[in-house]
Amino acid sequence: MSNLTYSMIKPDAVQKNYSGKILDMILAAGFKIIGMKQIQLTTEQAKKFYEVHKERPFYLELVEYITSGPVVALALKKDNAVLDLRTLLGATDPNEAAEGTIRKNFGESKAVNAIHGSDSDENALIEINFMFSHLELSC
Ligand code: 3AN
Repeated sequence: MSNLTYSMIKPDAVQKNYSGKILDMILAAGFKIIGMKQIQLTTEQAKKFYEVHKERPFYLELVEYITSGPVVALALKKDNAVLDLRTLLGATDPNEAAEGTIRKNFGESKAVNAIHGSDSDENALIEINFMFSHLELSC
């Protein structure tokens, strides 16, 4: 099992100045930040990033939303990183997320849900390499 995951504070949360509070929760949960940058994604980058969802009905909505303002891209390290981050994020729909999770605290809706977290070790490496190619990580 890999000890890396990728996270991304989404445009709504960056816009509302929640980045600091969200980073505090990530650090308090024991993650080390090994890469961090605030960037404005291009439509082309966003389409590539969300390619796994391209058959889903909300794909273009997702691309439009993630390019609507800057995001904070994060490469994170911790034992059991992928699963532990997903627990900290909470359910995709903030209304269904557990108390004390980032999406419960800062998310608005299924689409506008404050933060992304990789769903598998394989995708974590793909996503980290996509945003932080200089880190040159491998399995
Ligand atoms: P998660 O991000 O929790 O892994 P997924 O894989 O179901 O959730 O969804 C991928 C992305 O698509 C999420 N970031 C979420 O915000 C967005 N999304 C999921 N369901 C919907 C929906 N019904 N309408 C719009 N966006 C959605």
